[in-house]
Amino acid sequence: MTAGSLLQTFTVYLGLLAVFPTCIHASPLVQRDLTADQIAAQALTNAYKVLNGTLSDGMTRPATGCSKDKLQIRKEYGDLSKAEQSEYIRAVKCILNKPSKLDNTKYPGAKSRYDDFVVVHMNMTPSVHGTANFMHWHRYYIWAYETALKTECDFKGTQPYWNWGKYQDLTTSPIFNGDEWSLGGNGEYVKHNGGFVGRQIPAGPGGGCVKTGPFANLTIHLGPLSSTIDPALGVKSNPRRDGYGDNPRCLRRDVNNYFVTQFLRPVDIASHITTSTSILTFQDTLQNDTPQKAALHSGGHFSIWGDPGGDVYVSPAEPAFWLHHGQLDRHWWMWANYLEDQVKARTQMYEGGTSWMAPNSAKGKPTDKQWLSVVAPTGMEGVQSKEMFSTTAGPFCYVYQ
Ligand SMILES: *[C@@H]1O[C@H](CO)[C@@H](O)[C@H](O)[C@H]1NC(C)=O
Ligand SMILES: *[C@@H]1O[C@H](CO)[C@@H](O)[C@H](O)[C@H]1NC(C)=O
Ligand SMILES: [Cu+2]
Repeated sequence: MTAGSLLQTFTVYLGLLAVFPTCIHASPLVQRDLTADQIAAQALTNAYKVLNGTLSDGMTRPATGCSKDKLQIRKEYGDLSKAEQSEYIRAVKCILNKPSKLDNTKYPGAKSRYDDFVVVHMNMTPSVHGTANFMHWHRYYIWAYETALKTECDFKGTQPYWNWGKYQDLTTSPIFNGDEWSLGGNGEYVKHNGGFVGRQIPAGPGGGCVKTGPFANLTIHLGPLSSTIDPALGVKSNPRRDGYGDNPRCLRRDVNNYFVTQFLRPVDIASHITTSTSILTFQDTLQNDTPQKAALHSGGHFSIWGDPGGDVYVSPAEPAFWLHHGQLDRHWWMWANYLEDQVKARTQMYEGGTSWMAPNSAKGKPTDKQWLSVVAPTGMEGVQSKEMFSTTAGPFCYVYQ
């Protein structure tokens, strides 16, 4: 893949926006005046109704599968207690220190069990972005990571998320403030030029190596494959074209407020949910920037940016990736669940192609199997997309609080 791939990923369906304008149909079913917090609260109420059998999402079977007593609650990182934050960080450090299960000659850059997750994402990138399974595969992938933290590192909590709308100054948020309970601070400030990621972004207050907090001096080995940071910062190329070679370098970030102050506000989150009435519109506008607006998915990635955070293939090597994609999964869950009379239909909607580079690729089907290779939890490889429709059906049993 070329250096322009990231840009293509986040903008590949730009052309489709002309076909699916965000026209506002006056629908009595859609409540347009809700805040993001109200949407989340309604989604949670409806999810509990699904669990007690007073509402059906068409997938959840409380009597035999997920039930309220088994339910896991995923929370916003800043809402965790310090003890819960420490426990999460401990588990992430644990998986960063466990040995890889991959063949070292094929993947010399996979130095840890954590890196196994990065390799799987690099490998799957073209078939899980801009495609019908984008949200489904990432739901499965994050759950596999959470499961590995639990089964391989005895993690006692649940996967936290970053609510995009919560912090107007991301650099001082509990996620990036650099204290011992954060996911590490911003990169050190180094003079740089920002970059073009669908739009020209000014340089933020970082750009250098992360030197504070639990992930200070973390070494990244895989990639880059599609770096978007200023080339003047001199990130070394991978010794192999496929990016799987060993390329030790520091974790860089340029945590910035450019996106959170104009594209990731609570009002942007709420309006994206209330104006998308089909899953195709929802997932396209979630991923595709327009000249007016950065999309929520790309805006979240580029709020962290740096290397590997701004690389669509290698971004899971950035420890905050999982909080951003946790929120993406929550956003989809909110959209599917917040309107009681839409829960069943929206939970089961599935539309789109199977390859990001080919707008005319085969249509995705709910029975398509999804793959996680060496990071699939035991007995859970090749699960069908429809098993990922609901967070309380198939292999899952969680909601967002
Ligand atoms: C089911 O859950 C909803 C939402 O929490 C609650 O309002 C309702 O009373 C519950 N119904 C039953 C029968 O448990
Ligand atoms: C990170 O590395 C620098 C040297 O490059 C060192 O001075 C610093 O103490 C290290 N920080 C941590 C937290 O290990
Ligand atoms: Cu991804």
